[in-house]
Amino acid sequence: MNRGKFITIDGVEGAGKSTQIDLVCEHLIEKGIKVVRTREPGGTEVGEKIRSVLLDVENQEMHSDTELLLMFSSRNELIQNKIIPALEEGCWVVSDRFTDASFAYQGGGRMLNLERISKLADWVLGDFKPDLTFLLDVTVEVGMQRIETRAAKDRIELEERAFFERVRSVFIQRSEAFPERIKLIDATASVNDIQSKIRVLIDSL
Ligand code: Z5A
Repeated sequence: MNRGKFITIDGVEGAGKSTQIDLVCEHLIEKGIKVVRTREPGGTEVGEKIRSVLLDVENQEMHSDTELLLMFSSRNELIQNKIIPALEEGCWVVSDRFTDASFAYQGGGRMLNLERISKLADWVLGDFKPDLTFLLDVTVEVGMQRIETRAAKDRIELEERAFFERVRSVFIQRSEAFPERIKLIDATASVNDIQSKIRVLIDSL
C-alpha cells in the first residue's frame, strides 16, 4: 500500500487553521483519500491530558523548558501512536499545528534557544517531517480581532502582544528557510481564496 502524506497547518491564533482544515479534509475525502485529522498539543489520549496541563490558566508558574518538553512529549505520543501508523496504512494525516509551532512559540514567544529546540526536534523526530506545511499568515492584530469574542482565553493566549509578534516573525523566518516544505499563504484573503491556493498545492502531492 502507498504511504499516505502528512500535511500540517500553522500560524498565529485566529489565522483560520481550523476553518481551512475542515475544507482540506472535505477535499481529500471527495478524492477518495482516507484522512486522519489531528491537532497539537493533543491528538491522543495522553496528548490531550498534556494539552490540558499546558493550556490551564492555573499553571502560570510553568517553566518555559517544561512547556517545551511537554509540547514534544505530546508530539512523540502523536507521531508514534497515531501519525506513523496512519501513514503506513495509506491514510493522509492533517494536523492542526506541529513542530514549527514549537520553534515559533517557545523559540520566538518564550525566547528559548532555537539550537536547543532543534536538538530536541532531532531527538524526537529524527528525519520525520511533514510533506507539506501551510503557514497561514495574518498580522497579530487581525488574528486577535477574529477570536476576541471567545468566552475564555487559555494560558498561552493570555500572553502580551509582543509575544505573538515574535511568534509570527519566527514562523515567517522558517517559511523562508524551508520554502519547499512551508508554504506561506496570505490568510487575510477570503476563506474560499485561501482554500483554492491550498488545494492547488495539495493536489500537486
Ligand atoms: N503551541 C505551542 O506553544 N507550541 C507548540 O509546539 C504547539 C502549540 C503545537 C493551542 O493551539 C496553543 O498551543 C496555541 C499555540 C500553542 N496557543 N496559543 N495562543 P490551538 O491551535 O489549539 O489554538 P489557537 O492557535 O488558539 O487556534 P485558534 O484560535 O482556534 O485559531 P484558528 O484555528 O487558526 O482559527 P479559526 O478557528 O479557524 O478561525 C478563527 C475565527 O476567524 C473564526 O471565527 C473564523 O470564522 C474566522 N475566520 C477564519 N478564516 C477567516 C478568513 N479568511 N477571513 C475572515 N475570518 C476568518
